[in-house]
Amino acid sequence: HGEFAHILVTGGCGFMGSNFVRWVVRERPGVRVTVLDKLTYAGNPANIAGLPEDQVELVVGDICDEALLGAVVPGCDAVVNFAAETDVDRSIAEPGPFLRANVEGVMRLLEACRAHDVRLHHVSTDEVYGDLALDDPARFTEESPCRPSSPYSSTKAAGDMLVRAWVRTYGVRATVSNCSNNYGPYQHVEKFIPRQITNILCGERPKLYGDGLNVRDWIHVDDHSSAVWEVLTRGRIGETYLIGADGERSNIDVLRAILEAMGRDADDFDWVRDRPGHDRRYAIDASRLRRELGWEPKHADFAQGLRETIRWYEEHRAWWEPAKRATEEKYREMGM
Ligand code: NAD
Ligand code: TDX
Repeated sequence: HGEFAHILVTGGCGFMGSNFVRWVVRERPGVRVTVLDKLTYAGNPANIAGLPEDQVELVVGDICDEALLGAVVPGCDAVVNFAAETDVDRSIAEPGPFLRANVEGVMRLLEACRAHDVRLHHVSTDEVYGDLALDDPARFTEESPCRPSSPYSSTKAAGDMLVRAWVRTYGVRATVSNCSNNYGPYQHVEKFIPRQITNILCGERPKLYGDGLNVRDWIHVDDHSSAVWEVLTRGRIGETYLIGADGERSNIDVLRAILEAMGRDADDFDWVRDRPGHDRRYAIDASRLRRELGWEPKHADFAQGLRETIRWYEEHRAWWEPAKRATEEKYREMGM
């Protein structure tokens, strides 16, 4: 299906969507991008500010809005769906919005792509596969059973299944990717790495859930963007591709790396109550993506990526300070 002249990026004002838009502007300057974003608490137009106006356009709206999709989707060669409710702790406190954005929203996008015969790539998460034990040598593959644990991941799993059903039943030209935990600039301060960095910058102690031994498989957001581009332009229709960069690390190791990089004592943090149903370990085997599409991550050095991310938050206080107080208030109410 080759390259595309004009793509629609839904959720393009969020963390990964905006990094993807910046990646496309930088790496594929011939491609026009329309961003469709509802600007929820997680969406910020500043994330795509300053990009060339003849290349990037923002439409504020909801992926559940059928009429709006009918107006925007036909003008594009492909849709890349980043729009979602994404915070596991919020999904535990209030699941309703997750059903709407992550299930109904995906169905509306599929219907619009079906009606106008537009290619769709759907961005999803490794959390749909549930979790692995710490001592299990296995990693997730495209054949792993779908076994989500949280309200968030169960709605993401439902969205992924809708995509497969629309490919099989209606012949929609769609692909799915399931990625592990991303880190990098423009990530909301509710998420683990930015929360700890900005706590330290605010004189607040970092907060570690449970025993701190839960493992996440970290990938730099630019490596996610390049992988999504490969799947969008060269992936097989109807296929699922796992995205990961062999970055398994326990939460306590990541926190200690942040503390060390910011010149703090290794024990300068608080243990807080655990997340209900907290997944133990995620691990991705990205062999299919590497073998079939020749994708390779470029940011292999986690310590360096972390230092750059810390510097970004140090230099962009005006970007994150407005969201910080409300985020910490929400966590305090939950005892976390
Ligand atoms: P984010 O919360 O930072 O951004 C989500 C964006 O979607 C926001 O800009 C928000 O305004 C927008 N949005 C939400 N509901 C919408 C709706 N109904 N209509 C239009 N826009 C809407 O999320 P993120 O971390 O950038 O994640 C992006 C995608 O990647 C999600 O689908 C998520 O499930 C997936 N994912 C995230 C990670 C991760 O580590 N962050 C890992 C794997 C997969
Ligand atoms: O303050 C904290 N302390 C802590 O120990 C926070 C915010 C988190 N944690 C732990 C919980 C997790 O084990 O750190 C780990 C990472 O937490 P999150 O940043 O909330 O991410 P996670 O639950 O792993 O989900 C993320 O990755 C997969 C994204 O939020 C999802 O959208 C994505 O699908």
